Amino acid sequence: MSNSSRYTGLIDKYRDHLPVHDDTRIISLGEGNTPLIRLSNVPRMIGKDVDIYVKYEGLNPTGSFKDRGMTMAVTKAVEEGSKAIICASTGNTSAAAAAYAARAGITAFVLIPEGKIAMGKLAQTMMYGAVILQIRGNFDEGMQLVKEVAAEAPVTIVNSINPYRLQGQKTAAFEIVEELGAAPDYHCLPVGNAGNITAHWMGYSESHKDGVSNNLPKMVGYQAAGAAPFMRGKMVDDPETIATAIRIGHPQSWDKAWNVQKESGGWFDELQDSEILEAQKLLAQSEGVFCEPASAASLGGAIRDVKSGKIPEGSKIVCTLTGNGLKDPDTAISQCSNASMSTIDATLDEVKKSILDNLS
Ligand code: AN7
Repeated sequence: MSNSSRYTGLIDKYRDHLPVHDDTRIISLGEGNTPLIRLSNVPRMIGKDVDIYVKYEGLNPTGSFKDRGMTMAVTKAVEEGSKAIICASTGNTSAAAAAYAARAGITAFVLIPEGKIAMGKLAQTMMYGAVILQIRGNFDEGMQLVKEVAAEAPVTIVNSINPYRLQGQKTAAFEIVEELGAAPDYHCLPVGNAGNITAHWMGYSESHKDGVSNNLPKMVGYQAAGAAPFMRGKMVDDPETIATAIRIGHPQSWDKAWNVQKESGGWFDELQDSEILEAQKLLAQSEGVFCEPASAASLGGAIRDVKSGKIPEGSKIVCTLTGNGLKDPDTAISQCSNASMSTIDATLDEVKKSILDNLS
């Protein structure tokens, strides 16, 4: 280890808490160390005395929290001699897998649901050079195929059923505890496969056990109403939502996430697509933070629960913004175009008129 203060990624920083050896070759892109932004306008707008922070995971190297898990999964795959990794994905996992495989010099195979991943994620995955298999099926069917093929072909699965993924992702909780000096009262996340909510609980629990924090948060998971198996109490076969990242009906961490809910005293809830998009826009336009639709489920849910009093005043709340807004430009533009853009002649008069019109 050098004694410079250069940040070299989460494995290097938290190696004492992660399953790596001194001589492990670390595959990193400088992931982690993401901003924890304290919201100033949203709490005022909802008229409640709460402290809301957003953990902006969209500022990871490939634009989502998946990088935290992928640095670990690919580091361990390479250490174990693997020459190829594989995943099913709603988009972000495939982008992360493709990038870390490129960094490691191995091959990434990704199964994605045809026509159902956001444009930015597809662009990344193509550019990083993954072998992309678009399937005529959804994420859950892709996940099943990945499990079956990995039993018969020389590929390492890097979905969150790979235990190293959750190990890497738990470091987000370490960062939050470090910054706040304690765990928050509530930690809200969007839930798809439920790997991330499980990983955060692992991280908070370890911090607590090690005496770094002396409290634990209630973990709250929000799903899209069309893809909400935790609300239905059973798997959903035809998940549908505009938040394609969490268009998942058969969560892989089902039992683990129910344990998190019980142990932490938290809950699950669901949001309509319209509520998700409203929260995404509110965050962008009142705080200057652009996240992808799925990510906004955490804030949208938290706002609703604060308004209703389910989350009491005086609470400290962290919402994970799992992915960057640039991942899904189509959804963003289709929500905004009419209101915020007009075409004018290239004349001083026209520009001046527009300014005066908009400020009046
Ligand atoms: C932005 O990329 O499952 O509950 O294949 O991309 O840990 O699954 C993405 C999941 C939330 C849900 N927000 O996290 C994939 C994939 C965003 C995401 C989730 C995902 P989990």
